Amino acid sequence: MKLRETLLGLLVLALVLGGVWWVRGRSPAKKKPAAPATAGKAGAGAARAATAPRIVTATETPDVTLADQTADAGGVRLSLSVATRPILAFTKVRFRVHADSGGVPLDLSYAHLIFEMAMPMGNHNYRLIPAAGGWQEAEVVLPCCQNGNRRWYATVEGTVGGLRRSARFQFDLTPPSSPPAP
Ligand SMILES: [Cu+2]
Repeated sequence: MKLRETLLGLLVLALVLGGVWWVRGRSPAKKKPAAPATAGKAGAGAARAATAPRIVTATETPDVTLADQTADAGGVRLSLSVATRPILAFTKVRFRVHADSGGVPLDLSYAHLIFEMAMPMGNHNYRLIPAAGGWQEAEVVLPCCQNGNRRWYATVEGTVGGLRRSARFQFDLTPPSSPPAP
């Protein structure tokens, strides 16, 4: 067992070193010269646009424990709605997602809802299906964390106009036997 681990370690090391050598070999010898100081705002903006991230992600983490929320993903407003509260563990809960820009509904393609905790809790990836009023929904059943942690994260993912958008929400999951909140 010890020998196997050592061999495996050496193999991993060899792969890493090989990867570094390969990347170095491919990199251009000379670094690109820095942008001239005379470049104005327009030039900087163009450079930023050229290297724009392919995934536009909202920066805040709105909490849907008590109320539905929206998040801004690069000008696209993603809404997350929960049909029943409190959000119960081991119970079918309907989550709905909607995309719009300034109140104008947008077509959110390849829409998914991914549920995670800080610790690994298995795969909870739901494909959203079209629902009434331009919403998309999923019937979700989440397990309760054994260590008492209730905080879950729900990431809405989809494509609007060919660009991937995502927004992360959070909420507290209520264990099934928990007394109702005051
Ligand atoms: Cu857990």
